[in-house]
Amino acid sequence: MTRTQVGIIGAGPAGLLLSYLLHGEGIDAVVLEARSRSYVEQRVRAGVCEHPTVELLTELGLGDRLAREGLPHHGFSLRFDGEDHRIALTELTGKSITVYGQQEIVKDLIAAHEAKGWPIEFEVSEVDIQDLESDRPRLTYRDPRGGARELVCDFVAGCDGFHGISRPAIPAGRLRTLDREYPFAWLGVLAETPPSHEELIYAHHERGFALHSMRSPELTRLYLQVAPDERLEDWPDERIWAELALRLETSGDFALHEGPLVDKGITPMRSFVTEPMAYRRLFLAGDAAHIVPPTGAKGMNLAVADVYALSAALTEWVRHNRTELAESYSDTCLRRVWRAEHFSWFMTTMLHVDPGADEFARRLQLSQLRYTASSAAAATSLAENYVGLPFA
Ligand code: RFL
Ligand code: PHB
Repeated sequence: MTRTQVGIIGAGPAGLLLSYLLHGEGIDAVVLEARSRSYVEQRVRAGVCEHPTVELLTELGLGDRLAREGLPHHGFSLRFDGEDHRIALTELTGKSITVYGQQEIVKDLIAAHEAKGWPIEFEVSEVDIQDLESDRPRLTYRDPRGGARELVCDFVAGCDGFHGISRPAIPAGRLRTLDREYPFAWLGVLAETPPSHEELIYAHHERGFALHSMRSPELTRLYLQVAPDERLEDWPDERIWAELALRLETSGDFALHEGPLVDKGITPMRSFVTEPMAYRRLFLAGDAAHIVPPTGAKGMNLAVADVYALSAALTEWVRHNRTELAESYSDTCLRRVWRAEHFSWFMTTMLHVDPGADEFARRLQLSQLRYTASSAAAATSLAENYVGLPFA
């Protein structure tokens, strides 16, 4: 049996950053992760860091490599009817976003833990939360060799993503979940080729949505809207490139740079919110509590905002025995979560082709695209949400 102040389940951006913040406040924490270190460091996911995320990571001393290798972006393109309409993020808001892969943030956080000797246990299994009704919840699990282990905690942070065990550990009837399914998914690829355009391109096309993004001057990240039950086997590389070329076609000067595909995956799209985000001494953060469709580039940024609030709440409780911030943790986070839910739903419905949409819905969608592209007021609203609203 071991003791810690905060037992953290999951070494994604939420769990690792929470651990980093707590240790920085002199609070003891242990992170338990089901996967291996190399698996979590290689997993290709988010790419866009909002302005407040970049500011926070920089303030915390986590911004060195991000400043060197991250790509600052001052705008992106909305492409429809074969034309580009630039959303000038920085002109409209004074702020920018930075393209820096989520797994790079994960690598930076793991390296910082390693340097300080802060514990992360990888490849653990059968993690379970016990005695959740008491003031000493326990995490039981197996170490990589199969040995039974127990971690007695003052608090538990459920940072184990959408499919984790934390949310289901809360008694039925104490949580409300609200969700939306979308009639499509994303096929995402990583291509060893320089980006075809210096900025991101969000393209609406009658064949479906396409997104041109990047990871570095040599690596392009691309996505296609596909059916929710689409199989990866049905998408050989040639078909992916042909479809991207069709959907990204423009009357302007644009040529798609092809190259070897080094990562391919299909991601379902959903919106999902858990209310409240806490039960007794268990606090949910990140994807464990809420999911947004990736069109707004908000998921990882919400995870960062959650644990920023959670670390402040737990620090107040541990240091000063004050529970107000912990009691308001869920409400504080949910205000930001619902703004991001709305924005992500808005971007998703504006840009994708809904196979069930009638002609009226299609006209509304086109009108929204044209209005966003031509009105400074509409573009500013989009840009303000995209670069990220200030932390609470
Ligand atoms: P994560 O990253 O899923 O981490 C959860 C961790 O918990 C572990 N785990 C367990 N460990 C122990 N015991 C168990 N029983 C466990 N069950 C699970 C898992 O192995 C994992 O390591 O959640 P976290 O930390 O909340 O972070 C959330 C983000 O990962 C997610 O919101 C983003 O990736 C979403 N997202 C994007 N977000 C952005 O902000 N900007 C983007 O541009 C963006 N693009 C994307 C995205 C997500 C995508 N996919 C693949 C879902 C693009 C895509 C395609
Ligand atoms: C990415 O680069 O992976 C990316 C960019 C923008 C999004 C989603 C994903 O909206």
